[in-house]
Amino acid sequence: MNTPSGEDMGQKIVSYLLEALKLEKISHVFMVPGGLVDPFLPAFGSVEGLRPVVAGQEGGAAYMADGYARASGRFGVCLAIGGPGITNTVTAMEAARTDGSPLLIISGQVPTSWEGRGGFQDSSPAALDDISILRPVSLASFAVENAGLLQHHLRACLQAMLAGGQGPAHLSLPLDVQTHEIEGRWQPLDEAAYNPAMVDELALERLWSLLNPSAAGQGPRRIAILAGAGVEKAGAWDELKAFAERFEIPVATTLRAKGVLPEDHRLSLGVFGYAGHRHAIEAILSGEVEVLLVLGSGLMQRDTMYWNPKMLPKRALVHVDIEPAVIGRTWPVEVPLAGDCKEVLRRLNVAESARAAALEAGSGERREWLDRLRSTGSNYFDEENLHSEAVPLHPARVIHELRKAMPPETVLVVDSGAHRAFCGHYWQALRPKSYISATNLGPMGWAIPAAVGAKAARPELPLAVVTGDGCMLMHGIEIQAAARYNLPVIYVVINNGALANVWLRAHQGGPVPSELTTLPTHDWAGFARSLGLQAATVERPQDLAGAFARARDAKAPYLLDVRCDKKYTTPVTPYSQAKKEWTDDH
Ligand SMILES: Cc1ncc(C[n+]2csc(CCOP(=O)(O)OP(=O)(O)O)c2C)c(N)n1
Ligand SMILES: [Mg+2]
Repeated sequence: MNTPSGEDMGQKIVSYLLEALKLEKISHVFMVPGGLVDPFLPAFGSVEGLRPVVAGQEGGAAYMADGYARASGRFGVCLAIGGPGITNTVTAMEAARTDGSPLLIISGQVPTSWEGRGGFQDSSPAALDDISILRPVSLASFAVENAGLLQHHLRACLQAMLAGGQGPAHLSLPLDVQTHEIEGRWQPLDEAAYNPAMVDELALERLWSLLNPSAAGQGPRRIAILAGAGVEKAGAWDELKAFAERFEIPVATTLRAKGVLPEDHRLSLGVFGYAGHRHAIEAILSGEVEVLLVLGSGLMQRDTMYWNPKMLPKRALVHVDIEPAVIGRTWPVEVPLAGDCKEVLRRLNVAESARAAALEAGSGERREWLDRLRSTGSNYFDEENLHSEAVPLHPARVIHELRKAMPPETVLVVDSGAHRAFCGHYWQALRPKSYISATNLGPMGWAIPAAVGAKAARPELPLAVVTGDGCMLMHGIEIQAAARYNLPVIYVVINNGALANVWLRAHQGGPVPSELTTLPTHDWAGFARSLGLQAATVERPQDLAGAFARARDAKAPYLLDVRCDKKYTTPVTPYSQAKKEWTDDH
């Protein structure tokens, strides 16, 4: 409840809103100014501890806010004008929706008395209608038509963003409403809204009877876990590790959840799906798994090797997710368990030995199974790529040298292109929440601004970005924010003079497709210097380690233009094979 008090009387709506964000423990707002949000500008001066970051373009500002949301575990905020500002954010909203990232866009609107009269930048319901534009890409899109609605609509947006699978929301404020006054003080959401601990008790009992039957019959032996972003969002990595270790259960992750169990852990199989690892793919598609425990994954196309029915276990598919709507969406599920991954794992972990006897009895067999999987060789498909001496460089060598140069806690932000597959496969994620990428929409250039937001959220962690020259052409300009706000982000541009991901397919079709997917070789180091970053160009494999060490030690925004060859095929062979096997009859 709000408690109006004398000192809060007459606060401008814009100040109230910024105060509310601060009370929700938000530290940064990513924005592009403009007439329709003018009243916010002085308000930033009066709210301490909430820092505005000015992006080059609203798409960049929204990507920054998305990166902030993923790294902080709270939500990200972007401020933009209606009309052209809002239309610039649509791709970012969809990236956040498809990846379940809580991103709040606040936009300014023309005064209500102008609506539909041909006003400049009118995007009210009588004109462009930005509420409707953002509705399909958000979980809530509301106009604050009068000051009295602000608290309600803001609360509804936050609840919608944080509930279930999470996602973006939009709040539009007409200029006349922005200057209205409001009483009272924002009452922050309960922490339970950020960390829900609910669990379907009956389904949990069913899971216990499956894993640990009380009858004399044996419980399942071959149990494997596929951990998705839900584990990361729930902050359940310690519980996952404890559960896997207690019962010797091998863990694969989706690409988005890469590292949620550190990839050097003895029970880690690595990534399953697109750009995935050999042990994960061989184990899960082996036909030997009796129970597959899917934790917090929507079982999307890239996380299932094209909804590959070979991953269906012999005995039971168990699907745990905070969002009931995704459970059973792809396949019928023997144990559908709606609940928070952290709470579910915590309950499983506290079970006494007597309760978990059958589960414990299978540990030895699972250990042998894992040893057998590992005995067939490296978890990489082509390990020799890590040591390639080729000039121009092999991207796998670049990723490998970057890994060696950076501390284990480094956060890697990855863009869209062939480099996404090289990073997914050859970068070893050694900490939970250390691999950030827009995996379900894959908009090129996303990582460049997203890294600014992630670094603003977690300044104490070293952070590097792997992006491509095509991605730089889309959102490269946002490296300016890293320089302007002195955020020590290391940008590694895999400069291969091509939209290589497309070129690898297209060039087989002849000179025209090849030419259309080739790029001029730009001087990205020169570009970065012109915007205030330190920069260097790297051409030879023996120079990589030194260049990465200098960038790491500079503790300043830095760009490395790394000259690579476009010709190297990406490590997605099993995925491409699965694609060929896909038929519409499934
Ligand atoms: C906004 C957007 N447009 C087009 C694509 C299709 N696409 C995917 S990867 C890619 C090429 C990426 O080129 P670059 O950044 O140079 O990375 P590389 O593949 O060379 O590593 C393209 C055009 C996309 N994913 N996103
Ligand atoms: Mg390229």
